[in-house]
Amino acid sequence: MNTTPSGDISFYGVLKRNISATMIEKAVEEIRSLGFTVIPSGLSDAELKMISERFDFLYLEYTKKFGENYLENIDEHNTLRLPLAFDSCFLNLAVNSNVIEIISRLIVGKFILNQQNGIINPVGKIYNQGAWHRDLPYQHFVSSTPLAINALFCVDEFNLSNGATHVLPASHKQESFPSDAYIMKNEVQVKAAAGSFIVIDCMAFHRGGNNLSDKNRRAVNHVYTIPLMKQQIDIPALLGSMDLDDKIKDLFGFKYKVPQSIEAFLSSRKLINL
Ligand SMILES: O=C(O)CCC(=O)C(=O)O
Repeated sequence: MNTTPSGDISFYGVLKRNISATMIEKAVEEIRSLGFTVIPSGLSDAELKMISERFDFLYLEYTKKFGENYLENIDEHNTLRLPLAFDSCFLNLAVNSNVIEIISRLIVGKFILNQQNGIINPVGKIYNQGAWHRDLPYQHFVSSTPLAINALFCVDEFNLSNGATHVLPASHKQESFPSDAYIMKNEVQVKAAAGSFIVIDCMAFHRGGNNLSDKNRRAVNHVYTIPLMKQQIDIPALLGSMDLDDKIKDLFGFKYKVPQSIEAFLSSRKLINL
């Protein structure tokens, strides 16, 4: 019989075992197995307060710019697309070191930021993230390693009364969306403190819960994917000449722009010295 160093868990017949000691390793193990976990962002209270204030300010500007009715008619209400283009505190969220470390262990090879969205789970109204979905919608494959990961930053606390996220554990390992009975028996609601990230394998089914509280519940999602998947919005084009360091440019997909011509494609190839 074997035991862990702390002596808590006994087992036999085991030849292979995961060892997860650090917060990052534990998170990676949970995401691989269950499809989700909660991690701290490491942000201070002052930074969180700033994000909360800037979120409300930007959302107001955004709805003024595009029009509330128009956004509602195209099912884009309660959503703020790519806030990092307007405010550096959202850019900092997208490059959070805990998130990037976890993603770099989960996605094999290069990955890019595919999208960032401020999202609001409104009080007493239908939430457009409130139906079960995968973040790679219409997809029913099972992948041996993740191709896309969502890091959902909790601007507000996620609790049972304000509609904390529902997740179906291990559903990233099944092709089909399960039956009603299976969902009702196996779904879990993920509570998380304000300032933490809920990190989800994009193939795990999830949905926002019903917000029964008296305050809208805000979050910022970040989908990171292999570069083969196209971004939701062309981030390099939108950020244009913004002064960014090379690591951030890589993460935002500057190296993976689609060449506009055969000439541009050819000149993007490296010269081979024979
Ligand atoms: O707000 C939530 O609880 C879920 C958000 C969500 O479904 C998403 O970001 O894809």
